[in-house]
Amino acid sequence: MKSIPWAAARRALLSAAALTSVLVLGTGCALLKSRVAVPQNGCTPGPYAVGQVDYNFEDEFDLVPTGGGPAAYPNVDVRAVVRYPATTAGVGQPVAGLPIVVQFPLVVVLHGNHATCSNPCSGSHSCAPADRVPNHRGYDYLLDILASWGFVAVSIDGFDVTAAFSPLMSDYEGRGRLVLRHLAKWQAWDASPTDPWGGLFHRRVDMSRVGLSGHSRGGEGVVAAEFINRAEGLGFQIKAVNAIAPTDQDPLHYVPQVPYFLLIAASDGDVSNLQGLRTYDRTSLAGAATQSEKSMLWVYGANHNFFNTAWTPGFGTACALDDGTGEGRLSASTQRHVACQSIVPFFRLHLQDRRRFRKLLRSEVVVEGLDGVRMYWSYQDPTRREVDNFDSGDDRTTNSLGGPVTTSGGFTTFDEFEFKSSGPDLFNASFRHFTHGLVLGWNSTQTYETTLPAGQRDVSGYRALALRMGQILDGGVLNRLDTPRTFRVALRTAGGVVANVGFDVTGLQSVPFPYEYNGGKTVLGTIRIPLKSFRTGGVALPLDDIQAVLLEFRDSGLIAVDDIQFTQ
Ligand SMILES: [Ca+2]
Ligand SMILES: [Ca+2]
Ligand SMILES: [Ca+2]
Repeated sequence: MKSIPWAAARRALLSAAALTSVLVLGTGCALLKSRVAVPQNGCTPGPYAVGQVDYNFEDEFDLVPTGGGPAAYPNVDVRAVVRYPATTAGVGQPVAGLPIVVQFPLVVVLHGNHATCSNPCSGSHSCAPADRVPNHRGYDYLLDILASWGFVAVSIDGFDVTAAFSPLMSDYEGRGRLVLRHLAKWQAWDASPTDPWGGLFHRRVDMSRVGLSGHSRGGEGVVAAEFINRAEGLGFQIKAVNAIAPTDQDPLHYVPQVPYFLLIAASDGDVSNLQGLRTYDRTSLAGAATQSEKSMLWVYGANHNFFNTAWTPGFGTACALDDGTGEGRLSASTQRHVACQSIVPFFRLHLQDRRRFRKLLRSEVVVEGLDGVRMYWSYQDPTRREVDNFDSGDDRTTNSLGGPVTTSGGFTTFDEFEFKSSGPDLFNASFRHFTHGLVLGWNSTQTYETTLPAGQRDVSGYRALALRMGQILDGGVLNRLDTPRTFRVALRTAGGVVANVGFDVTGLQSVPFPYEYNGGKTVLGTIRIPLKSFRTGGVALPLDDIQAVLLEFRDSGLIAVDDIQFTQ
């Protein structure tokens, strides 16, 4: 039985409505407003009491390279803390839901690299258990909320693969295989009453809905787990993967083929080169056989460590430190709020079918309780028509549909570049993405136009026009700091009818300004414009014969553009 009584959860989740608005220019500068019910507070405890247990199988297995040979990581412990929906709060309480049999989705969390021993702080693997740094306990805040909303939430202690670098197996493969070992435990405990608590979880875990979340090296590790599971046909039903400030170092460059959410921190002083950005760019590319939703939240002032309380000073754990760098820093509690406000909705969307949370990922609602935190979403739907992803060659005059690209002729920059951190054809050193895109610079009113060829012009089956954009850090020459400006996006029909939608760049759906600290980073965010917003003379623009997408700029600016799409 897989049905879950979410009605109570839904009732508890309803909260204040938010107001979103976009400034519509065009004829008469009307202001369009739409009220949106806001179900976005993922940090509010849900309807379930939270039970807790731990498990610890010391030295249970060796991580051996494919094909055999000596252990890459010997005597690996299978140890975790578990929070789950319970009849009553406390240790070992019955799982909630009886007498109606309910199975709860499983979310497994894996921490990243850190000191393993606290006295002194080191990466030793020989200290007494009492001196081990409780790296896996740093996500209790997240497990508690997840459990209260009906998830069995598990945080793995990766002690034996932490600060242990084997020449025989990559750190990330080791972490991925450790995650899979835990999933095998849960598969068995659900299937038969063999768990250490007398069958507490027998038939109570929905192993058809598994989510993974990993932080730092754990973020690359959980993506590796999803990859290995698929590549080796292990059969675990991993349905959603989240990475928090992840590394991206394994030469295999794992790419998830399930919904992926990347949470990435602008003030990260540990993975300060933001290499994890590349994982978003590589996922669900045009032409990939499997297309999944992907989303990303780029958060100013967030550091690497505050997502884990065991790594945060003030929680009584040794070896904690604030790695953050740059201005506008978030407090540790605000940063955890960002995490639960985004990660919990992500798993509720994909493991509990709570589709309203998609509005959050699409930046159609503001995040509750985080006023003043500057953060930008990226989102890509599997269903789309890619007008231009700029990924086929380096020709600025043609888009991905084969249509011509033209401009008004006066852009100071109009060219395609690699948005990477190194290699040929970079615009400047502020990019950390892994894709090819467009740079436009201007100091007078200019228009960029990309054309849909005949046969591609019926977009009436789509709901939105999406673009990824980022303002480029240039020392204030074209992009002056903290200077709001507007640009307009227009559609033109084959019959010549034009409708514009303009955006205030300080608004909800806005273009990220680069985080000028921590080395200065240009990061793209997604702008999604509902197609029904394109109106002319009070009438919605007909969408069955759209000939061109136009970007219209005034004053001055320097902007990176990628992924112009008609989409769901
Ligand atoms: Ca061990
Ligand atoms: Ca091109
Ligand atoms: Ca691209």
